[in-house]
Amino acid sequence: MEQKIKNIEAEAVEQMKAAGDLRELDSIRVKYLGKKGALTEILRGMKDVSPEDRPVIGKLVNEAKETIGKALDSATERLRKKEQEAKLAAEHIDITLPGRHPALGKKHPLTQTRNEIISIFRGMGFQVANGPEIEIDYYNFDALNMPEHHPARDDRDSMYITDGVLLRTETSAVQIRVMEKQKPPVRVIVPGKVYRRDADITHTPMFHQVEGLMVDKHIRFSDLKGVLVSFIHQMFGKNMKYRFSPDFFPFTEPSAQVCIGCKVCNASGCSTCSGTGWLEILGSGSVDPEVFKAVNYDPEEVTGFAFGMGIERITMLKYGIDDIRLLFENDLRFLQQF
Ligand code: 2U9
Repeated sequence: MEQKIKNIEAEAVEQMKAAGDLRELDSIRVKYLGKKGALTEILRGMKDVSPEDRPVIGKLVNEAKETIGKALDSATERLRKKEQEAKLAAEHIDITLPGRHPALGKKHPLTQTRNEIISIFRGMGFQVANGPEIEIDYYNFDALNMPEHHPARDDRDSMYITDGVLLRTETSAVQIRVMEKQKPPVRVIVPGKVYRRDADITHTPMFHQVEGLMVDKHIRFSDLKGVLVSFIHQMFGKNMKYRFSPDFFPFTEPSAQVCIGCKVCNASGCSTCSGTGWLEILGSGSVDPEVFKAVNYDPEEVTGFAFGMGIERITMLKYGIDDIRLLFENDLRFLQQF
């Protein structure tokens, strides 16, 4: 019996020293010190030991328990340390590594162009006005000198919601609303979405415009020219060539189309500019007296000019984009170039 206890003790101590982790150590503890463990078994068998041997065996079992307990404590400490070290090594952070930069977003090219246009006209004293995208016939057409059977109304390819209510085909209705509320002088630009039934590589059913309007006493065609030439120089560079040529719009008279030199062929004529060397960037003109009458301005007292441009078109010309749909597909490989 004494030898058996000594063997158990030696075996337990040896196994605890060899244990590789805390889990293994715990199962060794159960094996020797647990309720059904080897030492407990011996204590349970004490009833079969002769009364005179009992104290001796009891003492030996207690000593073995103590020795095994000490071995358990030191093995526990050794394995805890080992686990801690492994954990620290695994979670080691190299604080000298440079941080990871989150990908930076940027403004859509159309937003960039719009902001640039707004900032140029703000610099010339224009205020920004906004208005509804769903309009009534009156503001979208009638007040702009396009009464019911005017042929220009057919050109517009409008999208009607109900009778007399449509998605605006130009932002001009906003200028009408501004003039209804405000006496001259007026100096506004109106950026915004407009809608026309149209779709090809240079047209989408929704596109963006910036329109402008200036009204005061003694506004002349040369004021229009001065403002727009300043815009061209700021937007496309001081050396950009430009050309004003006659055009027609129902809401302006006289009207002028404004072109800049084609930078693809250096104004010598190519497919982009249809061989002309010129690219149209905007339309403009002196506000038609009929428009002033609609908002109760006296055409004998005030004059003004107006202009309109497509933000998509300006963006495409500025960056040499040949398909308008690229601006709406949100392909990051395209957008990241701006
Ligand atoms: C009022 C009076 C007149 C705005 C104008 C144009 C000429 C013009 C087009 C450019 C390309 C529209 O985006 S586009 O298709 N616009 O050519 N727009 S004059 O004239 C106005 C506006 C408001 C009260």
